[in-house]
Amino acid sequence: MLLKDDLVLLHAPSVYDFRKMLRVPSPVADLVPSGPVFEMYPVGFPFMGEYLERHGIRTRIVNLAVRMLENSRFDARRFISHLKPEAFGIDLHWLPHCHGAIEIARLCKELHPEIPVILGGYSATILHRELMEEYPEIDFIVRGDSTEEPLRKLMSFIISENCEISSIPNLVYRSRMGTIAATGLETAPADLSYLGNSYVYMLRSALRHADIRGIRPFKGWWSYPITTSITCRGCSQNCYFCGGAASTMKSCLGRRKVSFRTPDSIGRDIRTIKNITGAPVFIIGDLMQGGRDYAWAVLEEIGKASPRNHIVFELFKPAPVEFFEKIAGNVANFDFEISPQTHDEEIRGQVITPYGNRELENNLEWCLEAGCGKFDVFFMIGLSGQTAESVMDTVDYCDYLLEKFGIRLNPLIGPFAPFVDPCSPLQVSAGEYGFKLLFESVEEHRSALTNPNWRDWLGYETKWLSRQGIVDVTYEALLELNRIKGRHAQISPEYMENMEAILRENIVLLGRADRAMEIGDLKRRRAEMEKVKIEADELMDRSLMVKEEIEWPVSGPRFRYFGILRLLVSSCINRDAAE
Ligand code: B12
Ligand code: SF4
Repeated sequence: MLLKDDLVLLHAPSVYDFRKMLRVPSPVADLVPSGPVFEMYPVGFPFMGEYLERHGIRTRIVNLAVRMLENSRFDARRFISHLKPEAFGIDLHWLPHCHGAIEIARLCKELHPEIPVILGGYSATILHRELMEEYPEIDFIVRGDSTEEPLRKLMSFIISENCEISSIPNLVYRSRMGTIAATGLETAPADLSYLGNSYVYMLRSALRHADIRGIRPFKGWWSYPITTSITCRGCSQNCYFCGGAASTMKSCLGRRKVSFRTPDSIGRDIRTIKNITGAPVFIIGDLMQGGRDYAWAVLEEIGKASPRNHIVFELFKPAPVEFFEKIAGNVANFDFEISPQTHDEEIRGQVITPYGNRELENNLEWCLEAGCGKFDVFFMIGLSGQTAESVMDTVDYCDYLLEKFGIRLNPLIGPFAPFVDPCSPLQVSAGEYGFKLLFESVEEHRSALTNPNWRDWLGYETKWLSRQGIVDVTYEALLELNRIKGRHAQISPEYMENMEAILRENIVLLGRADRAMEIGDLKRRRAEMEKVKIEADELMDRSLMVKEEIEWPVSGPRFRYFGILRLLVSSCINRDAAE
């Protein structure tokens, strides 16, 4: 018989239940591995799970979003009704989950009124007061970006009431009088060495619950099991749109300084991952943030692990030539990404740490010469000062980059969507940047997400582009970039034609959804929306299949079953020895 779980961590889809609604496909998640229901759970989940288990609290992760996406008959209500943990944990990390996360909290409360519901993540942290005031189904919010220890304390309080609730840091709760109380946001450790091996935890958890489906990070992960290794918590940069920027972390998330994981623990991640899979590993966080010595030490540790997997690095700003040489000396297969956001240096200077196109291009050249497999360059639509013409000039710049560097250079473009991150510099000073924010309350954000057309999800417009303007120029840019990539033979003619057809159908369906919504007669409106929904769902399935442009090659087998078995056995031996 399975032992009862103490904590079940649930990841909700962005909107619950998206399967019953008309939602025309959108490009809001085109540049991340998940789809528009944002089915990926926070990387923090396995870290929390590992830490709690190490302290005797049995923790299970269930990705409800993936289960709902891949099986139209998966019944979340029924599934939750069978769970009987001591507490439910739900992430409201990304604000676009405000609909789904709260609905799932409601469902947990309705089915199990006696089981506490805990929320956490960046958005829950920032919006804690409003959430506790407006949504009685939430019992606790654990604030901050490093909740492992506060959550452990809360769980032992829930299980055995062995401490005063007011002694648990980072906590928001209801007092006996029903008022909302918050303890200090004081846990944001500089030393991250308490974080354990989250991959081994995931393997063991999947085995224990006989549930490998529930822990998958996104739909399609079986065929492309990309993993990550996180290098830090916090960020040194202040990109104006980012809800994880240095100023946001300081003012709203309790983190005054970036904390780095040790080179050794990143090396351990790589050694573990290479035993599990041949798929790429994305290194989260620019290594140069920690300075040259840190970056070099991490690269040497990765070198010692000698993975054949593609290791993907990100740059927050251009790096010196030695950085690429050092990588080439340590990593057999490496790839890169950078986000200059626009070709226009003046606009860029407002949005991110300023640098010129010449510095950017020098980096591209050095890196590709050093042997980089693919260099993704990301551009964004919806920035201050950006007109439709400026967006199309960025697309021309992509053409120029492809001409100059060849097809290992992979330009990508997408809209800034759906919301302005809470507590980001942009949200704090929207007017100064020429932005008008359209939603204030959580409820307004929730309601926006239930619209069929992604234009109506957008939480802003700018002095230069209306919401419809952003949608129109996004498709124009995507169509043109697709043709440019086809012309440079970066994508095959079939892929290009398929993508063009998908984008064109998408535009037509958005128009049809708008017209359906305008039909006065309710019965006719519903019937028309139902028709559009059938086509929209079919298009969504086809669109989710084309993520090739943001993928890196898998070196060797997708899963190394022998390696997985070995890891499981050695983790059991180590645990028994520790016990
Ligand atoms: C890496 C990253 C990604 C990775 C995914 C990583 C992942 N699976 O978590 C990728 C590139 C895929 C990604 C995608 C997106 N991201 Co992102 N991402 C980041 C980034 C750069 C780092 C995140 C990080 O370091 N986390 C630290 C890890 C260790 O902790 P954690 O996962 O946050 O979990 C801890 C706490 O948050 C908390 N916690 C989380 N959940 C819960 C639940 C409970 C119950 C409790 C108690 C605690 C808790 O405890 C955890 C452990 O201590 C941040 C920016 C930043 N500087 O933070 C943006 C950021 C988080 N992303 C953001 C956004 C908007 C997105 C997208 C919506 C963008 C888009 N439109 O596509 C998507 C959503 C994808 C999805 N869910 O499917 C915003 C969120 C703003 C907001 N408040 O809504 C941020 C802040 C900045 C940004 N704009 O990029 N992202
Ligand atoms: S978008 Fe900018 S501020 Fe945010 S995590 Fe990335 S580099 Fe840091």
